[in-house]
Amino acid sequence: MITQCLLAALVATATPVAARPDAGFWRRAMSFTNGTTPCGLSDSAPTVKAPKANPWSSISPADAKAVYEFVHAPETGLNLTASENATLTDNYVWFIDTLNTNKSQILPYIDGNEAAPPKYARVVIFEGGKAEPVSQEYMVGPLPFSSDTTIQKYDFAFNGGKGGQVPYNGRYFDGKRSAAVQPLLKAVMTEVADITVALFDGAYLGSADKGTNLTAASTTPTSRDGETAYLTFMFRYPGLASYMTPIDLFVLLDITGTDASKYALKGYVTNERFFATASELRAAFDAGELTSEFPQTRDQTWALLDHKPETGVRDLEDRLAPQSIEIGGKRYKVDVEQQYVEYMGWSFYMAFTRTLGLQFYDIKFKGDRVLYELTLQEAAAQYAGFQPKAAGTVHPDAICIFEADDGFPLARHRSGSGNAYGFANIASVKSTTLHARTVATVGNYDYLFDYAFHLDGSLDITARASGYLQSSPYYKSQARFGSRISQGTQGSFHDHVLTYKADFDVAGASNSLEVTELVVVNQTQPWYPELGSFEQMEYRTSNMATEAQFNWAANGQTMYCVVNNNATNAWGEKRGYRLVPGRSNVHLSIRDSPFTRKSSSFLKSHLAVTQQHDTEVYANSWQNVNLAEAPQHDFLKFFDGESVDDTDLVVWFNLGMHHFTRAEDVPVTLYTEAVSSISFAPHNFNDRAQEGDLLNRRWIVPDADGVLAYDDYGVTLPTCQIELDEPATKIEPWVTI
Ligand SMILES: *[C@@H]1O[C@H](CO)[C@@H](O)[C@H](O)[C@H]1NC(C)=O
Ligand SMILES: *[C@@H]1O[C@H](CO)[C@@H](O)[C@H](O)[C@H]1NC(C)=O
Ligand SMILES: *[C@@H]1O[C@H](CO)[C@@H](O)[C@H](O)[C@H]1NC(C)=O
Ligand SMILES: *[C@@H]1O[C@H](CO)[C@@H](O)[C@H](O)[C@H]1NC(C)=O
Ligand SMILES: *[C@@H]1O[C@H](CO)[C@@H](O)[C@H](O)[C@H]1NC(C)=O
Ligand SMILES: *[C@@H]1O[C@H](CO)[C@@H](O)[C@H](O)[C@H]1NC(C)=O
Ligand SMILES: *[C@@H]1O[C@H](CO)[C@@H](O)[C@H](O)[C@H]1NC(C)=O
Ligand SMILES: [Cu+2]
Repeated sequence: MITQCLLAALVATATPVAARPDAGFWRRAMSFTNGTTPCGLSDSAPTVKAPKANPWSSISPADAKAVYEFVHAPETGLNLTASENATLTDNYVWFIDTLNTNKSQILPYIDGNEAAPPKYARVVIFEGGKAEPVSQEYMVGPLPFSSDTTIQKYDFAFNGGKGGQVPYNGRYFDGKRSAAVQPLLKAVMTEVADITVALFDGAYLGSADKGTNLTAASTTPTSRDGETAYLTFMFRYPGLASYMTPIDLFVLLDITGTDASKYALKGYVTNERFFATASELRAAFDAGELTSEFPQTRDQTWALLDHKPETGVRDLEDRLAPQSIEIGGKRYKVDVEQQYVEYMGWSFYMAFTRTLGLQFYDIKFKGDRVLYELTLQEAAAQYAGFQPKAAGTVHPDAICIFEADDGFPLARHRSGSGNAYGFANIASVKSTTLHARTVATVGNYDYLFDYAFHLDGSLDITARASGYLQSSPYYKSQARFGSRISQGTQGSFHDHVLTYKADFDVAGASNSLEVTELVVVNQTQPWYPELGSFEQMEYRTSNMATEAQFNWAANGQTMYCVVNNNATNAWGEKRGYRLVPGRSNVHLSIRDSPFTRKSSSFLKSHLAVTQQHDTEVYANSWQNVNLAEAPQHDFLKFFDGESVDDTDLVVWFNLGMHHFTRAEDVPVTLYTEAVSSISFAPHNFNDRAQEGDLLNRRWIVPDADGVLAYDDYGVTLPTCQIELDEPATKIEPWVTI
């Protein structure tokens, strides 16, 4: 699941023990049954008690169940049908999640003496049984469930005009809608089965028919405004690498409304031609106008992520690769129950919801808050060519925490000119990082999200994607849409953009976004009269005045820094955290597409800053995807001229990549190249670099004879032996939530 953790587990030679019953979401990998491990290796982190019970934690399974039963009670008047038995024309629960708690209610709790605010459940109900069928969000609370618990519409977090309501035609395309479309899809494909067999040696006779040997996949979006709904099916050869073996056949259906008997064929597409009816398609087929330029192959072995013996093995690759081993024992502490972590001056809470996945709250460095919230908001992809696709919000499966060597020193200096032998003093400090990681499989990609907490107080946020390309049948005429990657397949060129929310509270909630522009000016210097006026650089600093979407400057000549106007370091400089661009900082290329026109404004700039409001919780709504022209939630409306100077502000940023597809995306896209990152780095937040209190360092002094004396500050390599001949029988992430 998670390589780093998984391989670390491989080297422990111990008897696996069962998951601790008291471990909650956390599971243990392995240890000796007597609790010790070889070489000081430890399977579990030292414990710590979180300063406060985690107010962002998920609602309990018991509360979720109580909420489910509550909404089904006749007294609520919701007229619900049990989800398992519901159809399009019923009202049923789509999901129950933990509702985001208002920041204004949490701060008095975590920073003061107020009681923890009550928790609420977020309930989405698909109301197909209403005269005007809709989807509606509700909030149910307070929880734990009691006689005070009520249900209200959850409208305030959505600004599109209809609150938490979405018209039926724009609502998420779930399994029940898919089932309702199945008879029509079966009919229109059966009608042309002889043609598809002739052209592609495949037929789609319905999902349950044994004669079916094509896979149908529907694309997103399925509506643009919620007024009408449509569906585009693409077809592929089935198998483990189905994404890589598309055939040149698409079916477009009109699926407006809840009455499936009114659904209709819009047409077929093949050979870059549109046919409104089966008979038009047949006429072209009979006239011999339909061909397969580069026939697709049913053999998918080329697209499997598997060792290929025919390519041989690289020299010494039969040896185990280097591993990260925490020889001194784990150096971070956890409060398992409260999902709270402390590491080398850092502290933070974690939380998890169905809609937003892994979230970080109250991130502090050496006791001072840096971020109130750090959350992923959306992972989207937009394709070139015929096939627009957008991923929904991600659902990470597991969190893994580990510390790793950075492979370079945090700091190093060789000082002095050296003795007779040329040896000088050398000081060097080890660099390590705590990683919190999660992998989320969304459709064709496995996204790897990494949050790296460094010893110097900087924090890197990295997203990687590996997986099958969303590919197309290859045509010479479509070379401008991506590389040909096999006999009959083209990798469709596309954009990935992932939106994050970073609610900075640098040493307090009231912050400013300082903009430091590096400018080149002509100046004279009196002591160089002969040079006249010449170019010099200086910088000009101002605070951004009002809410804005903005981009990284060309040549990195602008520094953006979240500062606290009222908190200074020992030198009188404003304490701040700088936004440092990392790899592949892109925004969505297409700014005016009918598929993302008003629903995805947050994807269209590198960065944005807004004033914090309890009502402006999300960049996006998970249901915006089918509402490009009439979004449920419109990020652009956040930008209403409010001040972001000396106030509680939120930074929104995008990671992503322009995915220029290539042969090396086969079998799967590689994490080495499909990667994007950003860093937040202390900027006058401290009085000096954060290394003086670290002991994992060396001070090396040569004497006159050239003998080197090492000061290791008492932190030494233990002498021990690790046996590698008894691999663990049970492979699990080191620590999992
Ligand atoms: C724990 O078990 C291991 C393996 O059986 C053994 O080597 C070690 O000495 C034991 N430790 C203690 C403290 O009993
Ligand atoms: C679903 O329908 C079946 C068959 O009518 C019925 O036996 C079952 O109780 C229903 N489930 C619920 C939760 O109502
Ligand atoms: C309750 O929902 C059903 C569909 O499940 C619908 O047929 C019925 O009209 C609804 N009743 C009321 C009172 O709205
Ligand atoms: C959270 O804040 C919103 C906006 O101010 C408010 O409408 C809502 O009632 C608050 N939620 C709770 C649970 O108090
Ligand atoms: C696919 O199914 C069709 C119809 O059932 C059949 O004619 C065709 O031979 C099948 N092709 C393969 C490769 O199995
Ligand atoms: C500096 O002056 C030179 C000569 O007039 C001019 O070419 C150049 O563009 C000036 N540079 C800036 C940054 O104004
Ligand atoms: C910051 O300092 C200024 C000037 O002293 C003051 O007007 C402002 O209210 C302070 N802001 C906060 C949030 O304390
Ligand atoms: Cu991609």
